[in-house]
Parts: sequence; C-alpha cells; structure tokens
Amino acid sequence: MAFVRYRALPRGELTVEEFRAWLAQFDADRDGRISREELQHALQSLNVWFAWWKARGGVRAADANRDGGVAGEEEVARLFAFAQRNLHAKLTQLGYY
Ligand SMILES: [Ca+2]
Repeated sequence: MAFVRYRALPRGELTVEEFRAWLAQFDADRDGRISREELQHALQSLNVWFAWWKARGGVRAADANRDGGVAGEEEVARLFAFAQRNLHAKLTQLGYY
C-alpha cells in the first residue's frame, strides 16, 4: 500500500466530480464505498495531519444512511462539503505535487 502512487487532486478549483473521481481510486476493495480506512489512505496521500481522526469525522459527516462508508452521489457530496470545511488549505494548495 505504501508504494502505490496515487493520482493527485487536479490543480485549481475542485469540483465534486473531480473529487469523486479522485476518491474512487482509494476504494481498495472495489465495493463502491469508501470506508473509514480507505478515506484515511486518501487523506494520508495528501499528507493530512491526524488522518485517522479526520477520516472518522469525514465518514461520520457524510454517511447519511449509517452503513459505515461513503457511497453514492449524496454521500460523496456531503464528504466533499466536509473536506472543503476542514481541509480547505490542503485541497487548494497541497493536493498536488
Ligand atoms: Ca470500499
């Protein structure tokens, strides 16, 4: 896992579609849902501090049907809103290399 090179977030203003496409690569078990562990890997790829803790908060904020993961347009949109509130500097400055 540590040696996988993930696609970075696109440069500039991020749309929810770009966010969804970026997030999909972290769906390691391909079940169409981003679990807390998968979201943690996504955050770690951005060098986000406290990735475990923020991943837990992100899933809590986005998981509308309480199935333990982020799936579907509505939940991805909720996670995008959470990321914009909590990780805005990362999304706009450090999401790419
Ligand atoms: Ca998954």
